[in-house]
Amino acid sequence: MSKSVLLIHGPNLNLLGTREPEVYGKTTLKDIETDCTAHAKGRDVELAVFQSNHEGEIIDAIHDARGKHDAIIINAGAYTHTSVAIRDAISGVEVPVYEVHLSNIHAREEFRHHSHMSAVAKAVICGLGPQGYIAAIDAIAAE
Ligand code: CA2
Repeated sequence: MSKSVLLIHGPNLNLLGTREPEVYGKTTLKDIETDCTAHAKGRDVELAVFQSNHEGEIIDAIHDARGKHDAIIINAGAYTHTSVAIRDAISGVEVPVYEVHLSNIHAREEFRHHSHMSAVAKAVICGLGPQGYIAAIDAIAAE
């Protein structure tokens, strides 16, 4: 049976490919979404994509995933390091969450080393660039 996955992108990720290419590469968010959607289709996974710069909207999207999606892939951007509320939302829904970061957050500034959500995520992938989302899709498809 096909699986349904919600891919959530957090704040500023809509700017991908337009600034800081040395950190985040030249791939745009649209490119990532197109590639992930095509890859997911090949794995019998239906992908819904959502981006928001607002913490509350991300929390609402996590709540709405309950009973609707089999898994969530999330790059919460800077909220990763600040948001107890997003962590609580993840804890509150019985949907497995795959945390993805484009960069290796552990090789960057100290304030990026801690993630509030890693302890409640099913898996954490970081440092693989856009390939990290593909790895998460493959892992979910193989579950
Ligand atoms: O490496 C990641 O994927 C991050 O989640 C990206 C966040 C950052 O705050 C995390 O520490 C690590 C930032 C996303 C902002 O992306 C931009 C892209 C282009 C220009 C400006 C920001």
